[in-house]
This record gives sequence, structure tokens and C-alpha cells, in this order.
Amino acid sequence: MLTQLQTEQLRIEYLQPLETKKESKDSWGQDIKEGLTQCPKKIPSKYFYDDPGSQLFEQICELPEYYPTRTEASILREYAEEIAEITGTCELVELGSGSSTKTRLLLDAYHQQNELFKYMPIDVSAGILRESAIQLKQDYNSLQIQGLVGTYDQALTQLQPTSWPARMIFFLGSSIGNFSETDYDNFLGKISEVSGNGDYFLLGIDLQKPKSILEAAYNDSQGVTAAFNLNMLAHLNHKFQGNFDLNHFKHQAIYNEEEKQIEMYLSSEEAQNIYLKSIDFKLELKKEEKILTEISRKFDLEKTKHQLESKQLKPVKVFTDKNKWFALILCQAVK
Ligand code: AVJ
Repeated sequence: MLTQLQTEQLRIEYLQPLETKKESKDSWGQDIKEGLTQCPKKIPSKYFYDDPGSQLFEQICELPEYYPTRTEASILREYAEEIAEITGTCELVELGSGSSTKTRLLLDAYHQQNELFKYMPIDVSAGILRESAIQLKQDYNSLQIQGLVGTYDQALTQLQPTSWPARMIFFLGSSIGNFSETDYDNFLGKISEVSGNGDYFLLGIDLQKPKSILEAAYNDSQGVTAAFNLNMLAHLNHKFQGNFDLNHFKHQAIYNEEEKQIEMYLSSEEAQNIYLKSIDFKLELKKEEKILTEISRKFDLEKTKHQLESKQLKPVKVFTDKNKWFALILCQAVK
């Protein structure tokens, strides 16, 4: 691991250098090639989150139509203290921490109860991770911070056993909704595997609700979600020397009621050929052909609790809002 920034109490490490060299030739762009040769064509959602993409996502969180962030924050505001009371002192590991804005509600609660603890934010966006870690260190003096730049998989594979009384891995914002059923299942298995007996897992899930509310949240009137979706192409241009013209694509988001998921697409406005030079990949698109960039699954609370339980992650308590739009499930690993 490469230590990029280090003080006694603040460290940022790269789980994998994000730009070229150290990445093996085999894995470099392989997921892009695979996704874009499938039918329908797909691009993995992690490619949303370069630094500009993460900034756009922060803007999405503030949109009037995008209820998940606000709703989850209100649940945390009400129950963070109770969560901290239940778990006691622990090492806090956050997957996909982004700006760590909502996390502050948890940190405040732990701060009040325990003074000293450790926070490990993990994110693919180095810029936003670094900025928020520095800011957090200023605001929470006694907090020990170890940030990891990398994917969930890398982080979960490389997590060391904790020296703290317990660990709580948390995954907020319903980002778990991006996973297919299979990936979701494997992910929960992995969480369970890296958790010791008695460790905690806090999971935020967006619950099923009427189509009109959901579609509005992913088709905001200011066009921020559209810009976020299109930015993925700018990211690929940059990363793989591509020539996507963002003006030739249109953002689409629909709620698939059968699958209970939002599906986000980039629709090709014309027949076009694209070339990603650094991975020598040619892409042919028909007029109105759609590339799937994200699924955002909407969950059934009871079903999710059972799935967690089946992975030895026993739901201890569920926290939700008055509309039951969003839920936080606190689980404990029982081995
Ligand atoms: C960060 C994956 C939870 O699915 O709602 C927001 C991403 N995409 N608007 C979501 C997103 C479009 C978001 N997650």
C-alpha cells in the first residue's frame, strides 16, 4: 500500500493506484470491454465517480426531488445516538464514504459517548476522500482517520482485523441497490466473512414506493442527474482516451416495476462509432440504442432482513422514517 498522506492520526492509502501503471494489463478496462459487448450494453456504475462525478452526486443529494439522502439523514439525526449506544466503542468503516456528510451525524453520536475512536472512509474518488478526511480531522480532533482509496471489493479483501473492541462496517445511501441480485448476495457474504462474532453492519436501503416519486428523483428538473449520467462518458474519454461526444447521448431513467428497480440509460441519439484508444476498443451504436449505466434497486424490508439473517448478519434493530421510504438496518454478526 502506498501512503500518500500521513500524519499521526490521519492517513490516506491507495488500495490500488487509480491511474494506469500498477494496474495489471489484464484488468485495465476489462470490465468496460465486457460490459459494452453484452446485450444490452452496460457500463459499471463505479465509473460515475471520478472527482467531477462525485461533485455532481453531491449536488444530486441536495435536489428537492432526490428524497433518499434527506430521508436517511433524518433517520440518522433521530437514531444515531441509539446506534452508538447499542454498538459501544468501535472502529467505523464506511464503504463509499464520498463527502462523509451524513456520516457526521454518526460521528457526533460516537464522539459524545466515547471520545476516542477510529474512522475508516473508503471511496474510489481520491479527491473527495482526501478533502473530507482533512476537514473531519479538523472538526473531530481526537478522531483517528485512515482513508482507503479503492473499490468495495479491494477494501473488503484488504481489511485488517481490528484492534478495537468491535467494528461497524456501514454502507449508506442505498448504494447496495446498484448491485445485481448475485453481486448483492456475494457482497453480503463478503461482509459476513470479514466480520468477527459480535461485529456490526449498518445498511441503508431505499424502500419500494410509487413510480412517480421514484422517477422524479432520477429525472430532476434541473438536469443534474442527466449531467451526472453523461459525465460517465467524459470520465471514460479521459481514462481510456475515448471520443464519446456527450451531445450525442441522452439521459433516461425509468422505474421497472417488475424488477423493482430504477434503470438509468444513456441513449445514443444517432448511429455512431466510438473508439477507446488506450484499450483498443471499438464501439458501434445504433440510433436510439441504450447503454445501461445504473440499476438502483428498491427494497422490501422484510425480505432484506431475511437475506441478512441468512448470511449470519442478524438484524438487531430497524430504523425508518414516518413514510417508510427508507430504512437503516443495524445487524450483528453471529458466528
Ligand atoms: C449512490 C447509488 C445510491 O442509486 O440513488 C443518484 C446514485 N444515481 N441518482 C442511487 C444515483 C442517480 C445513487 N446511489
